[in-house]
Amino acid sequence: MRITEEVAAALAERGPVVALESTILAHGLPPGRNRTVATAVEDAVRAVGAVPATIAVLDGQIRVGLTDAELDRVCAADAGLAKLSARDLGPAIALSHDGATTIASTSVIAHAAGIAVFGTGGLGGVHLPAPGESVSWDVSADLDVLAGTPVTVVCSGVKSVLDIGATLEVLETRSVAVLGYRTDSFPAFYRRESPFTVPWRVNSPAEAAAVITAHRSRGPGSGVLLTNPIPPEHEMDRELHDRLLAEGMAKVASDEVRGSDVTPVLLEHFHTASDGVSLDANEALVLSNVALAAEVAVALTQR
Ligand code: PSU
Ligand code: MN
Repeated sequence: MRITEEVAAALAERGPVVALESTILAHGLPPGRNRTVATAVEDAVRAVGAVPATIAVLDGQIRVGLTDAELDRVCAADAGLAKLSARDLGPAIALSHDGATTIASTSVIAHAAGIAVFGTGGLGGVHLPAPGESVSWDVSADLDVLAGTPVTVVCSGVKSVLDIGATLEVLETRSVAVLGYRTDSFPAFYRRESPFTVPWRVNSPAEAAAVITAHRSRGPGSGVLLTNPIPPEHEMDRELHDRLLAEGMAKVASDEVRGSDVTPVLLEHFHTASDGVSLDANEALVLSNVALAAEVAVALTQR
């Protein structure tokens, strides 16, 4: 694992550091836009006084904190980076591959590096069953990893392309603490609310930091999910949202998209069919989440 000097120095003095994932860049946003978002996200973390640590695997080496040239590589149109979940880290390292890390693999690496807080967009979850099926076995490893890794993931809940109710049930079974930031409703990514409530609400970074500290010392060894609704001015119109969702699901079914390709295909449909509305929404919520993650990281250092 290579940790940049800046990140290593911050960790050595127990300063605030925020982990950032690279799948959102390589597989969640189109080339060009991903590069501006990569910098905007790091700037948003710095603006709060924390150090950003974007994580990826390059040339078979885990890298915590990326140089500008490395961010260029992750975001390049022809990069062809693999999407690496936690189970893919061993093969990617041993076989010298390049890859972008998901929430699952980024959490594993962040924890190993000593980074407690991670800011991102949306968590993976339980997929909706395919037409004609009653259950889906496509359950993101993000959930399993959070169950066993004591990191805090700050995100805007899960997309409504997933089965939100089933995702919340799995999080409960696997003892992941779920918090709503100034909300009682579990956020649905492009929409501020879902039909589901969060078990706990916190109203400030200090309150979140207090919960995280208590969870780490007396909890079951699992992670914390701090959910932050999309800023109100960027919330997607309900009709547009519902139309994009229905179209995206139909496309996944008719093209027989499977496994780890499902989320990127749906995201791509949202982005192209909404004329960029979903891209702006996606960027806005990620920026808001990483800023909150940085505030929580700062609050944790003040405890
Ligand atoms: N949800 C989003 N944008 C994303 C992802 C999820 O709104 O970019 C990415 C994250 O990296 C997440 C991963 O960890 O997809 C989950 O993929 P899967 O469902 O294949 O586990
Ligand atoms: Mn999956």
